[in-house]
Amino acid sequence: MRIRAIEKKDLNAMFELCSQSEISNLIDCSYPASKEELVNFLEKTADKADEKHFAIVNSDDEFEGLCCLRHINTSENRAALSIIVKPDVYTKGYAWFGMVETLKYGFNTLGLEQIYWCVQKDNQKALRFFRKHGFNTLDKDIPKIIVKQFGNSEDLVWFAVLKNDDYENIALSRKTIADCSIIKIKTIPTIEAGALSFFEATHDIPFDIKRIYFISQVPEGARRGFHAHKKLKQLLFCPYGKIQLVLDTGEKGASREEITLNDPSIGIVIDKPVWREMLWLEKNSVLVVAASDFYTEDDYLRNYDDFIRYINSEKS
Ligand code: T46
Repeated sequence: MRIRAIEKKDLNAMFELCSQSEISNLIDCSYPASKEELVNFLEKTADKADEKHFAIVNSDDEFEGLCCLRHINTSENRAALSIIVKPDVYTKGYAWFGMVETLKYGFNTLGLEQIYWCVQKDNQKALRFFRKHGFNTLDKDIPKIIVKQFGNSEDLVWFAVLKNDDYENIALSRKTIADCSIIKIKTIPTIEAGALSFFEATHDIPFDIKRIYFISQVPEGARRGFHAHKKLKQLLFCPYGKIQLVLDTGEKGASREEITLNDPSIGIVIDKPVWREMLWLEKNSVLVVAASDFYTEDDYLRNYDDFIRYINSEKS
């Protein structure tokens, strides 16, 4: 995954994406409705200082979505962010990846101090996405002039990030994800010699450890998991690299949540049947699991329907 300048070869996929009604959910940002206009638009915006558009591409350099900074104001060091990805890659990590890379570009390359965005109050999908990543309520000041630029609408929910916010890890300040605890693994830093992290069974995690396994040498973009465990309790963490973990409680509604593991001192305790999927965002990232029991294939629910049946039968 990476973001790069939009290229001619992206045009068909980009046009298809821009023709979808979802694009109308982007506030104050419209992409042209014909291929010719799109070509003109890209030529015109390529050198513009007040807007930057990027393609989000997969490891084969294929277009998966768009992210952009607009209203770039270099005297006030602010800009507006928008992001949209192809529906077939929803929940695959592209939107979050594109967002983080665009924020990094805005803060580190353009030297911005604040990046803001807003969504319609009824755009539940977008609100869920931002809330899932830890952006809850707006605690930053959005200048009135900007609110006015976006039509002064009461139907908008505003979000903003400041240069020094730990936006990549903002979601990690949450305590739970899909009913599982997010724990801080005790970590002792040293001066110029790295850090040592540790946890003790029953003291730091709520079970005894009978087995430890780890997953390594995984290429970027590979997916694993797609199962739940009936009884096994686990602590999952990523001591090296970047892995997206999707957890799904199987409850109807918003039961599927994702978290990016890229901090060795963050662990997820799964102590109930929860469906999990893992996406390797960087090659060679390592996932370590401390588990409460020995390996037995009988404990796996490898089919989603079986998982739903199992949790329902446990409830009754
Ligand atoms: C989990 C996620 C996070 C064993 O023989 N012994 C073991 O201890 C384990 C964990 C696996 N295996 C065998 C079973 C399969 O034939 O190794 C093979 C690969 O396992 P699987 O396809 O389940 O791998 P993942 O990455 O999908 O899932 C693993 C764990 O299995 C699972 O417990 O929660 O990591």
